[in-house]
Amino acid sequence: MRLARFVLAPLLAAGMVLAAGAASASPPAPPAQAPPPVRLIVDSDFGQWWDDMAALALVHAAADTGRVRILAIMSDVDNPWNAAGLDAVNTWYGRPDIPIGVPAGATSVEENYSRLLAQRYPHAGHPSDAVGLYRRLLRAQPDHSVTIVSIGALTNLAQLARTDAALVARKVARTVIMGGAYPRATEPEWNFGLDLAATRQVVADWPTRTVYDGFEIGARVFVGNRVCATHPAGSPVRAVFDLLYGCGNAQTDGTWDPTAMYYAIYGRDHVYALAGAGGHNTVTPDGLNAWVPGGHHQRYLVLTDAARLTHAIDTLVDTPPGATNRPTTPG
Ligand SMILES: [Ca+2]
Repeated sequence: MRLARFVLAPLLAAGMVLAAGAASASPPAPPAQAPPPVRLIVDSDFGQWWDDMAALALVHAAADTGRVRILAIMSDVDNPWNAAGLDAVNTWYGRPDIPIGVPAGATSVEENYSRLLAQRYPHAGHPSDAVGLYRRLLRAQPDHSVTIVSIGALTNLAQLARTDAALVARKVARTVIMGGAYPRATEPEWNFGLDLAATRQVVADWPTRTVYDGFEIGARVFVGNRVCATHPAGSPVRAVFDLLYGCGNAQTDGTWDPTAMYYAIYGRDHVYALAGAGGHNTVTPDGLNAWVPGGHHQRYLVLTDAARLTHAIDTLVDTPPGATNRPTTPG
């Protein structure tokens, strides 16, 4: 099943990588004021791949440092164990009250670990319809304040835009979407293919500034190989990596979702550049995306420092709740 994730070859051309631009000779900057927490909604095809689990571990660890406030987590695939599995992870991280959204009319998928989480770990939440939850949450937030990170199918976002695009335009500051390949895909990418009609609609019509995180980025990042050493025996993060990788160091498949999550919370942070100004994304009926000229509110990420990003993500994923010596910044 995992092989389906790898149908797309990495496309990053050597000349595409933009220099991050070190400024070692600059005088020390005054102490920066802590930025306000990112108001984040997570939309995930949780339950299949390890990287959704790693992305959730990342966002919870970042929330523990005050960098992000998790408004909700939405499942965007039809998996009956997902809501309870997501709630179990949130509960273990001390956030049992995070609302969980479940989709309508979503793609049915097999599950690899959400049933295990639902059956082994406490959870008490009551999931609700994802689009309704989006609308309630967005209405309650300040204008242009919310970040949405999509790390799965675009089913919920397509339905939300069809239902109330004006609300999205007013409340959402930016959307980060893991999907496709940049600047051009040669084979369909997993997330974009989960619900291709929804993908094509969101890519064509989504009403906010959008940053795409392509397959080629996560193909260079491998995380999670220390969670069985850093997390306690009762950790659901450890349980998932143990189930999928035998608690070794065999996660050499790639890491997609946490790379989008990291950008959604920390921005470029000396690991990314933004490319694609003056262009926008398109997706053909057979699921191939390409960047074409025109437009002003879309960009795609270019990875400028894979080692630094890997370390930063691992630092967060490896930090269980209540850890001492918690890093204030992951880099
Ligand atoms: Ca995912």
